[in-house]
Formats: sequence, C-alpha cells, structure tokens
Amino acid sequence: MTDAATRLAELGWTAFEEAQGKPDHEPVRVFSIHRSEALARSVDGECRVDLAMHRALGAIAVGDWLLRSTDGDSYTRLERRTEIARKAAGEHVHKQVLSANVDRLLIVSSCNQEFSLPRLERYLVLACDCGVEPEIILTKADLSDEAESLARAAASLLDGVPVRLVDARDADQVRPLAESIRPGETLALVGSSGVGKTTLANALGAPDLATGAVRGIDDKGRHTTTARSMVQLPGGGLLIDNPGIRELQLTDCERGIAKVFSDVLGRAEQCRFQDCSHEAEPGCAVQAAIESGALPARRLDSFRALEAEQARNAEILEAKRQRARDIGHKYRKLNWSKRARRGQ
Ligand SMILES: Nc1nc2c(ncn2[C@@H]2O[C@H](COP(=O)(O)OP(=O)(O)OP(=O)(O)O)[C@@H](O)[C@H]2O)c(=O)[nH]1
Ligand SMILES: [Mg+2]
Ligand SMILES: [Zn+2]
Repeated sequence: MTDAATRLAELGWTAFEEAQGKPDHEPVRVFSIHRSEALARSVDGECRVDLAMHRALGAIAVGDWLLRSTDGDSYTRLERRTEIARKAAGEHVHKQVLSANVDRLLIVSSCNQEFSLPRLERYLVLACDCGVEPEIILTKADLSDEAESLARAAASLLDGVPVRLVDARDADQVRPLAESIRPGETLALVGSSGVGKTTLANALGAPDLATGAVRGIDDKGRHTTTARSMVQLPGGGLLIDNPGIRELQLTDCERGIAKVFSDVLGRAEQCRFQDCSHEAEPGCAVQAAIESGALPARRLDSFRALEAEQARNAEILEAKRQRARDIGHKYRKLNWSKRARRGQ
C-alpha cells in the first residue's frame, strides 16, 4: 500500500468505502460534532466542516465518511457500513444515529448496582441488529466479590460473546483488550453514566479525556462525558467514547432480537400451536423449558418486553415514513400540475 492508502486505512477506510469513492474527491472521517461544525480528519490532517454551509449533508454522525470535492465547496456523505441507532430520548419517536461505521461495540457495565442482565440484553440486541460485533466489558471488578459470577451470567446472554472483567483504571488489565484491536478497526463504548467508559478509553491510550466520580448512594455517574467523540489509539484503531445513556430505547430491531433470543424463539418453534402466546396453552415448549429449568423465566419476560417495545416504535416510525412519502407524492403531483398548466 502507498503511504496515503495506509494512512486512510488507519482512519478506518475499507473496501466498502473504496467502492463509493469518486475521482477528485478526498475522503474525510468525522471525529466529533459541535453545534455548527464537525471536526474531521483526512490523510492530510484535521479539517473543519461548516455544517451551516453544508446543510444538504443532512444529519451526520461521529464515524461518518464524507467526500470533499477538491475545491472544498461540497461534501457528500457515504453510505454507512453500520450504524448504531436508538430511539431518540423524549416523547417523540425518531431514530437517532449515535455512531457510524463501527466494527465492534464495547458494552460497558460495572460490577455494582448498575449491573443488570436486561440492560445488557438491550445493548446486545442493538449490536446484533446492526451487524456490529458485541463485547461486554465489566468494570469495577476490584470492588466486587461476585465479579466472576456476574461475568458468567453476562456470558450466558449470547453464545460466544466475549466478556472481560477489569479494573478499568489499570492499564495492565486493559492490555489484552488493547492488543485485540486491529489497525483501522472502529470501536464504540456504550453504557450507563459512571460505569467507566472514559476511564477505559484513557487506559487504552486515548489522549486525556475527563472522567468523573460516581455518587456514593447508588453508584450513578454524573454524565461527565457530554459529547460523542472519536480518537485514534496509539496502537492503531479508532475509539468512540459516548456520553452515558440513561435509557436505551430500541426502534425496529427484529433481527437483533431474533439473534439474542434464539433460545426462546427456537423453543417457540416447537410449540403445538403456531400462534402460541406461551402463557398457558397445552403443548407450549417455552413453558415446558421454563418448568424443567432449561430456560430462565426471565428470558421470556425480557424477550416479550423488547419485542413489544420494538414493535411499538417500529410501527410509529413506519407511519411517519409513510406520511413523509405521502407529502412528497402530493408535492410532486402539485408541481407536475403547475407545470402542466404553464404548458411546460
Ligand atoms: N474502582 C474502580 N473505579 C473505576 C473503574 N472504572 C471507572 N472507575 C471510576 O468510576 C468513575 C466514573 O468513571 P468514568 O470513566 O468517568 O465513567 P463514564 O462511563 O465515562 O461516565 P459518563 O461520562 O458520565 O458516561 C471515575 O471516578 C473512575 O475513576 C474501575 O474499574 N474500578
Ligand atoms: Mg465518560
Ligand atoms: Zn408456546
């Protein structure tokens, strides 16, 4: 590879983006987004993208690839290899892309009151749905006597999911994770406030990022990190640190649910009735597995809750998309009849 090609690969450029490249256009990757500008990096160094001047770009996310025309006058966003999206916080249902073109999602949880299997299941569904490799990092292992059993419980949630137990402040304990990062690989840290995402980023060698103490009573963090940003790690690889997520609400993610809950769905296929609700029907294989102890009842509850949530949000999103399509259609019809009247 030429020097420029190597530097581009180090920024996370892959064959997927290469296939979308255009002559006379320079690829730049978005590292952070501020009110009116995005900070991006190309093989030649840092650059700023004035978002007010380039409104046509639409919503961009940290990790996005843009193509800048040689005169610097225009930008286009490349199609995303993967996107980590959730239902945006608040009453209204709309999808918010948290990070783009991520290869591995580091789901961070801590060995204290914050640890919750249903929460981990949510994040696993998110990762599996968007085709990103999930990995669970349990921090604050130094503060708990039951860290090993929490790690086993976390590993039972998805076949083959790696689980690492660490004191995130200790670079030696974080080293195996650091050594597993491939050059040009993009990782994103997600999890509640105060679990140690930024502490972990610092232990991985990220340039100094601020961390904050948690409250004594309930181990909750104080939302120290307030903006998403990506950094280049000294050993290669790119890392996106996210602000703590209060509540991860899923949108349409049926694929992710099917993957994470294959134990429930596999048994559901064996039920006598195809439309079994797994309550009290005769011949229900799911209830039989729960009674025999092969399937924890908690898994069925989690599956039901997530399935209902994604279906609700997906339905509202689809209705919105349909409304937007209808408005577009009416608008095009109106323009067409105006042109027809003008005899164009
Ligand atoms: N004992 C111990 N403390 C830790 C560990 N990881 C993080 N901490 C401490 O937990 C507090 C919160 O850490 P942060 O890294 O700021 O947490 P965060 O997840 O980035 O939080 P937000 O930015 O608010 O989302 C800091 O005081 C850290 O020193 C750990 O593994 N062991
Ligand atoms: Mg932080
Ligand atoms: Zn059933």
